[in-house]
This record gives sequence, structure tokens and C-alpha cells, in this order.
Amino acid sequence: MKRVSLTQYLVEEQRLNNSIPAELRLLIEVVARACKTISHAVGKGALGEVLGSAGSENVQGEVQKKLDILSNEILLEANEWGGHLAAMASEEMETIHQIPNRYPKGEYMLLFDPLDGSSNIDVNVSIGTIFSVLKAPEGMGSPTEQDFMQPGSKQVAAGYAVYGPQTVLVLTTGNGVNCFTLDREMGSWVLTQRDMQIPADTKEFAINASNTRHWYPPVTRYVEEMLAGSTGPRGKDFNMRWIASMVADVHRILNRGGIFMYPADAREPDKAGKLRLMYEANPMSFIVEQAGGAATDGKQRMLDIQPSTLHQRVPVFLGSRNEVERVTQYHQA
Ligand code: P6P
Repeated sequence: MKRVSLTQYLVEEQRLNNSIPAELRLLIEVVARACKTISHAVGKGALGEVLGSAGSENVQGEVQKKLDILSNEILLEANEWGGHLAAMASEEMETIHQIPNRYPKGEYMLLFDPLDGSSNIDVNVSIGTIFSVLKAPEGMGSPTEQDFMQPGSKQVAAGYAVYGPQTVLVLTTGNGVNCFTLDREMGSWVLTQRDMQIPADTKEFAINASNTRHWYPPVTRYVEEMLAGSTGPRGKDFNMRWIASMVADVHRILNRGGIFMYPADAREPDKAGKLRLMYEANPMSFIVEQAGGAATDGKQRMLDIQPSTLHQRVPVFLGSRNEVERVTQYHQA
């Protein structure tokens, strides 16, 4: 296949669909460059003295790894000066990040989980970066958290990078999903998969089964029917995967189908699951829908949820459309 760079793809996409104005193209290229830098740091592992805990906690009360903080700083520094952003928000920061006054401001707002899957960093399992792009509200003054409270359907772009055996960048701007692989020798992103499509059916599910005794009935029913396999109501056998890096599980689903689930459960009845709406569930749901899949919180379309707080959590069911619809129906029963 003729090599197409990320820049060429974005320019041609703008020409064809007028969906990537110059400032959005700059934003995407800056984020992609930051992901290259993060990939390089991650790839050094122990040799880069970046493994292990930073000895601090993030806004979620989770222990921060050195690479969590480094990845966050890389994304902030890469995006501050470009003039394409009004503000940023990150899993690693309690409040939104204002663009320093010495730089011009733009019309986009960038949200990200700078390094998703941190528990896997020190054991050399794939991790990644997730990002979401919203437009700043018309006539917005100094950005506030409230300006970020837009449903996922308002996203103008979303993507993730996986730092694994290959480093890949998966991107949507609303006209399908494309995958770019990092050519480390040239330092460039090369288009390697066009218009990714998730099969509507699957034989593979992803959930942390150690929580089985805490699941609510709809999830218990759905998983038990799959475990019953060909002898049960589903009439076929299923396989299970759980990498504990959302980016890696979602990338597998984009490539061969599957359903990813992180439900709310009885461990903490007041907690709506573990994953965050604004910079994990929404960008991944935009990508999954653009690839023909579906994404809900068990009751409604993920991208229709009206957010109330920046770090709010949400139950997540996403992937092969027919399976997401089934488990969502079980929640209506
Ligand atoms: P558990 C990583 O910490 C993460 O946020 C997602 O990437 C992943 O799917 C999930 O949490 C793993 O959670 O409870 O299985 O460790």
C-alpha cells in the first residue's frame, strides 16, 4: 500500500470532507507528536528511570506513576503554545488547565487520559493515551469546567495511542476510524488501516471476572449465558480477554470484534463504575460508533449522556453492536 502519512491523510480529509480545519489539524498533529514522545519514554522502561510510583496521588485518589506525570506534562507542554486550544483537562489534574496568557487561545478544548493502564507500566504490558476534542462554546469568556460539560456527541475528534509491540494511533474526526503505525526509524505516523469496522457479532468478551460476586443481575445473566457456551441459551462458545488497559482491549475489539464491560457493581453502590466519562468512555464510544459498533452505560447511548462533573465515572458497555444491544436490553428487563 502506498505510504500515506498522518499529515497527508489530514490534508486530504480536509479537502474531501471539510472536516478538519487547519487548527484542528494542528491540534491532532501536536497530540500525535506528543504520543511519539510518550512512546519513546515508555519504551525506555527501567533504562529511562521512569518506572515506579511518583509517591503522589491523582484527583482520583490513585497512586500516580512517574510516567503518568511525565505523560501529562508532555501533553500540556506540546499543546500550550499552538494557539489552537482554549483549555485542557486531564485525568491527572483536578481542575481544568488554562492556556498561559503569553500564548494565544483557540476554539478547541482537549481532554485526555495521558497514560491509561498505569497498573501495567511496571510489568511491560501495553498502555496508552486517550484523547477527546470538543469545541469551545460560542462567546466563551475565560474557560470554566462548565464549558467542558458537553455530551460525547459534541466531540469533533477522538483518538487513542497504544504503546505496545507496535505504537499505533487510532483516530476519528467523524468520518470513520483510521489507524496509523509509528515508523520509529523515520519518526512518522503511517496510515496502516483505513475505515476500521467492528463486526456486529462476536465470540469474545472483556470484563474483570474477579468482581463476579459483586455484579448486578443484568451483567450476571449476560456473562453466565456466555459461560454456558454452546450448551446454553447462546448456543455458541465464547472466549474471554482482560488486559486491564482499556486502550489495548478496545484496540483488539476494533480489529476483531468483542464487547468491553466495566459495569457498576455492589463493591461501592454509590460509584458508577471505574471509568471516566469525559476522557475515557466518551472518546472510546465515539471511535466505536464510528467503526459501526455501539456504546452505552447499560441504560442509554454513551454519547447522549449530559455530563455534570469533569471526572464523573460511568458504567461502560461497548463494542460489537448486537452484544451491546443485548446486555443493554437485559438492563431494561
Ligand atoms: P481493573 C486502567 O487502570 C483502567 O482505567 C482501564 O484502562 C482498564 O480497563 C481498567 O482500569 C482496569 O480496571 O479493575 O481491572 O484493574
